[in-house]
Amino acid sequence: MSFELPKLSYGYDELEPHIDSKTMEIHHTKHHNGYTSNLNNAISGSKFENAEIVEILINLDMSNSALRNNSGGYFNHCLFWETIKPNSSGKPSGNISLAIEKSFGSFNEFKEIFSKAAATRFGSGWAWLCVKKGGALEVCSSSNQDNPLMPGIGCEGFPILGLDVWEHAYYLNYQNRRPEYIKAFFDIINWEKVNKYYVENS
Ligand code: MN3
Repeated sequence: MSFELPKLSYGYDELEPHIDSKTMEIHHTKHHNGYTSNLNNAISGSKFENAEIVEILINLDMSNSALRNNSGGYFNHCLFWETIKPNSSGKPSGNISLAIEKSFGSFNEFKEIFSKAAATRFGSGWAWLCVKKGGALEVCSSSNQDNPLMPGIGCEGFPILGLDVWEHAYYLNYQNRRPEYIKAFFDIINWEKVNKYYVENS
């Protein structure tokens, strides 16, 4: 089995002005495509040759840097594309909305905690919203292409929303203004999809 670069359900220009078309195109066709082909090279002939991506992440040998960087890079971007969209409702509803209120007090409180995790991640990495078995939520961040499912990352639960804070995700449009990019992210979250992942993994 080999992994494939997923097709996006929207055009590169459809997330404007929040994420610009050029950034989307490069991010998908160059960065994510690179992680995908490097992941396929890394698993070729290994015990993970026919494994699902989640199985690879959970059972990862963290000293295998090629597999660590590219399995994370593959999964993280798949989740990222799935959980953003044009014409977002801007606010969660359904089960995820109730869970956010229960775990963080309110949506605004969650937004503040998540934004801080994204803004204070030094260098390259991701901010995450994860769900634990039983339904409680946790916000955390990880460096580079690490993922909460990998051993010893220090994030608990299954990631259901992730924000890429590598400079390649925002630099063309926002330069060094990462907080503005984080703010814009909240205008394009696909809450219906986050809710689906919440229900499936709680
Ligand atoms: Mn990226």
